[in-house]
Amino acid sequence: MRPRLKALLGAACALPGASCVGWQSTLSPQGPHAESLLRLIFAFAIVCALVWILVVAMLAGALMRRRRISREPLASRPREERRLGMLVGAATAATVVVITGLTVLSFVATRGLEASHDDALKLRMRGYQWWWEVTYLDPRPDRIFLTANEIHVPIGRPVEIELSAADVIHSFWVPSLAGKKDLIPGRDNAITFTATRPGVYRGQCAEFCGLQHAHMAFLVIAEPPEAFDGWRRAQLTDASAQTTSEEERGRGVFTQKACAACHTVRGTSASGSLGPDLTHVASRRYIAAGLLESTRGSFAAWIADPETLKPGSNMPNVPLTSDDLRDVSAFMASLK
Ligand code: HEC
Ligand SMILES: [Cu+2]
Repeated sequence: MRPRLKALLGAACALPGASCVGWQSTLSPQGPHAESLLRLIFAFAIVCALVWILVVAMLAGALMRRRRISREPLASRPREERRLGMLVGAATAATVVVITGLTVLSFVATRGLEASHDDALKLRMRGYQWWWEVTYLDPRPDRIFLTANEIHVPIGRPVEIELSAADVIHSFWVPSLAGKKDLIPGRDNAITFTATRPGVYRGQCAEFCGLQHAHMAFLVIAEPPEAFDGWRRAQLTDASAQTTSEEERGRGVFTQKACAACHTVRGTSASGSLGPDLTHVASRRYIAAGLLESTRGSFAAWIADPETLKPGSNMPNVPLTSDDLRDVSAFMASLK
């Protein structure tokens, strides 16, 4: 893309005091895959606009022409018939050329998106109603870990994501980094992208998947490789130790109540897998797929009444005393 245009589109990110948190725009590509898609959008828009202008101009010309229409049948006017025949032929040929050209362009652009890389960071994302399970893959089993609704990626390195769905069709879409790819039950897909600039890019499910489809967002946090390695090391550890008696009691509540049947917190006996892995839940920026910032207050609000905050959500209201609620929220907030 033209550097000037690119600078203009990215300018909102670079304004002093502005941050790119929540940056979610196809018009602000932050990596080569998104850039090639934006070029494709422009190519289509420009060609289609030209064709439209041409058609409208011809129509206007025809409407304004004041010529008597001959009532003679066309067959008796061979010159006129030949001229019209050539005109229709030329229009057909032009249509074929334009459509073939656009098809080739779009083929080339999408093929580039599929290219696989040996040094790619590999992860798996699984869509659930209505959250994203993320698995960081590694040849060494002890370096595999799970998280949810937020992925960290190193800048400059391709990221390959295997996409699968647990229940219905979802769609992975981070407009600033990559195109859309569906997650289909029973048919695994993959998507590749590279982030070139550090930033926080928002993505969301792009295929209507039920009641809370609009609350199925996630973040892609692109950071320098050293920062990414530090994050990854921290994620690989078990849950941090509880420091206050509140947090300590909260862990007891968590492991004894229904929570443990659905959630895993590594380092405790909780090992359920119906809901997001909570080992480092407080290190993520949002809970419930972009619904609430992960503060202690939001944990309490969420645990007290997920059905009101996210109607239809697959986390039930678990009856807790107010002391239990306070302690279990403190425990959640300690899981950095
Ligand atoms: C029947 C299974 C189930 C039970 C029991 C359950 N949860 Fe959940 N929990 C879920 C699901 C599913 C989600 C994802 C909801 C969504 O975002 O749509 C979730 C989400 C969460 C989240 C937000 C995590 C994130 O990263 O977005 C927290 C925190 C949480 N649960 C804590 C608890 C606590 C504490 C308890 C016990 C009081 C509990 N859960 C009981 C299934 C369950
Ligand atoms: Cu979805």
